Amino acid sequence: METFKYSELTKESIQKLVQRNVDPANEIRALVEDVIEHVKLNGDSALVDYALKFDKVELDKLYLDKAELQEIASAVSPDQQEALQTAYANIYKFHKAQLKEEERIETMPGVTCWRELRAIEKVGLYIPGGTAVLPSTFLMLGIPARIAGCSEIVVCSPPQKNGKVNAFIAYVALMLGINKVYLVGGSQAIAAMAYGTETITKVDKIFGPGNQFVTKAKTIIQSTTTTAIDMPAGPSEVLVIADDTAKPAYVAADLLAQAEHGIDSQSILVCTSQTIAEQTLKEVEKQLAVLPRAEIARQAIDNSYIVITNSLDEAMDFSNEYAPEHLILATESWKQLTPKIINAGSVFLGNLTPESVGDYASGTNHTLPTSSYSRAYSGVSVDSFVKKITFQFLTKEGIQNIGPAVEILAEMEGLHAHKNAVSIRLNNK
Ligand code: HSO
Ligand code: ZN
Repeated sequence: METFKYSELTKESIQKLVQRNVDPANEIRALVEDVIEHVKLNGDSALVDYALKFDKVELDKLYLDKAELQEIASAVSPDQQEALQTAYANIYKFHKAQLKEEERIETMPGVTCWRELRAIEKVGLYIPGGTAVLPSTFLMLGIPARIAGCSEIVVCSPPQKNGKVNAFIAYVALMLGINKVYLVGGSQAIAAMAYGTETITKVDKIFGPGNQFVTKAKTIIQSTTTTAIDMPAGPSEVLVIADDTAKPAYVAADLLAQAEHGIDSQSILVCTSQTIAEQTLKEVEKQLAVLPRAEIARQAIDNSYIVITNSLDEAMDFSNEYAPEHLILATESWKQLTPKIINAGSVFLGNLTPESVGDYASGTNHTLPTSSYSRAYSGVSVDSFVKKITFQFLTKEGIQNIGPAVEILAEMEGLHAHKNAVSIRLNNK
């Protein structure tokens, strides 16, 4: 991990440091556009071709049904079932509380306005496979979709070499009452859910993280089809702010937890002294040596860096500039810092709150904006699965109170039909 001193960084070098996942030659875009076109033209047969090409599996059917899911899920041990149920219960509890009915507002006597929630009807969930299979992501997307009341939930996940999904994915599907999982991964899954195929329904919105190809496909279909996306969630990242009250071994563990996701993950350490940086680096080496995914984590760590600042405030300035997906405040003074957070997806406070608890089971969602999108996007929540429709109702008193102002406003804009829609009611007492 390269180390930088914050005081020595220019504005330009900070901009360079916080930049990530650029595709300057548009190489990824070109590949993904090709896949999307192929799926759009050839539907299911393109998906079968891609399964062979990318997942190295010959599929005679593009999905697993309930009986198949049940059989696969039977391999989940009682301990594992219990852990999944703990996660389910906490995520459910936290997300259920997000569903709130809004107040009806009488803006003028007789003029009442309000918003009502309606679920997005058809949603598509992308559950990544890749080097790590993530049943937790399935919970993070499926639970809010169920709470929102989406009527159709399409699930795509890449097939394993045996042409199935793993037992945990199958188990979570059944927990969620989802009886079909499509064996489709990568950008082809995004294309299939955006355009629809013979077997896969075209959905209104696609959710889920993925590699750079999946993310690129989501950003492309967002502007070329009527299907929306949750956010462009790319490779995972964490930024840890640490001071003298941090525990280097804990900080190292958190950096490595992020690094093991993939070689393109980033684990950034921003700390207030050289000593913490050195102690943490020593711990990183020690813990890395015994990690099963050391090879992946090593590459991610090598692509990451440390910034040394003179104060926690400076550290927060850098963090806001970076706009991390996950922010860990490894300091006992976290209470002082939280009001200064401007950009972050999800925040972990103090020395006893590892990101891993939020990744799995505390209740918060782990589908979060990466690549500095936390400047403008929130993580997934029940809100992501609903629309808020505005309503208004005017009484006789209401039209009389508001009508004259609207007539004048319509005249100001030269829109006389607008004015007339009011006048005709005012004059017809
Ligand atoms: N850190 C990932 C979520 C995850 N971690 C799933 C473990 N499994 C993105 O927030
Ligand atoms: Zn994680």
